[in-house]
Amino acid sequence: MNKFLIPFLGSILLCSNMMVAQDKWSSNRADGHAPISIMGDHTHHKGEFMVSYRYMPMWMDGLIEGNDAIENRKAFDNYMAVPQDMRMDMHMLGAMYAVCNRVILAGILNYIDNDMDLRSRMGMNFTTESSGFGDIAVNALINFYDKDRQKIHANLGVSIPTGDLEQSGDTPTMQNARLAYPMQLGSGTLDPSIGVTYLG
Ligand SMILES: [Cu+2]
Repeated sequence: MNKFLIPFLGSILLCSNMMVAQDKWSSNRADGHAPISIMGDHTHHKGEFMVSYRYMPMWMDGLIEGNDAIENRKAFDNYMAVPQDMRMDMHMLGAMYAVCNRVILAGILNYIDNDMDLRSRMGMNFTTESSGFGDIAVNALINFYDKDRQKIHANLGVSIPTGDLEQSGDTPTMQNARLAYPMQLGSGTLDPSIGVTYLG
């Protein structure tokens, strides 16, 4: 009798352990992670360390005023030079480290490469460029709920304005002119961010 009882009890124990394991949120499934552009979607177990590299190219063109597309002609009423298109390449270096199961630190540093084609009011086409390291974002992810295969963590962070704001280049009207805001590498301000992430 005992011969059968022991494996039987053993399998019940295993199953109950599995039930406990299944109680917790797991990112092991194929859909367990958010799309790559979403930062801070997951946390780590104590002592785990992760480094990441993400690359994001972006193309922009066209002019709008409010919600309406406008022609160059209209923009020249107010501006000496008007952007025609812009390309931005962002290289994002990230690191995560779990201090304990509850608190995970994450940092992101961007390297940015910008190119902007412009046209002057006199009809001259020219290009401006800027590149360098952008702002540094430091985040803490704090786990506070993990039950019934649902998990909630808080995202508390701050973006530190380390990116250069003095990027300059030559334009038809001025040598070494300070470039427009979208060509600068940082926001220039200390930006806090607060979020809550729910996984289920
Ligand atoms: Cu990670």
